Amino acid sequence: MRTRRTMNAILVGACLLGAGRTAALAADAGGPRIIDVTADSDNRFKVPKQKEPVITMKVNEVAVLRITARKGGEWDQKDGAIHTFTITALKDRGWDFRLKEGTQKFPVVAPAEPGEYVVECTVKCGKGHDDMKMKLVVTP
Ligand SMILES: [Cu+2]
Repeated sequence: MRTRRTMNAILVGACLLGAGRTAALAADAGGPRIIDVTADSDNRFKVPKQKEPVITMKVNEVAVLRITARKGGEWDQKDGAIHTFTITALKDRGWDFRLKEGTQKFPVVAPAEPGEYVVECTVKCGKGHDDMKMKLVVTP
């Protein structure tokens, strides 16, 4: 009898350990997806390992934008912004980030409406600024 109780205790303990480990793994693998973007010194947006600067999210997806900004030819923003990552159509939902030299993280929520959204830089960052655009594609 005593042995069985001990066995049960061991089994329960093992299960708890297993559950704990599963939870830890979920926390590692889960959490919001990180989306890398570079706002480069040639005044272009880039997405690592991609030819075209396009990022894709599911509607209402929560993610973290990790944007690395490098100084272009010009910048005279008093707040130190050298580029911005701006989606005019989603500005009122927070999609307007002022980028300083270096890497910053921005939590974002994809819009509820699928479609293509143009990302622009609104800091006159030098040659190429007018074409400094990329795309956010939101899929259903
Ligand atoms: Cu720019």
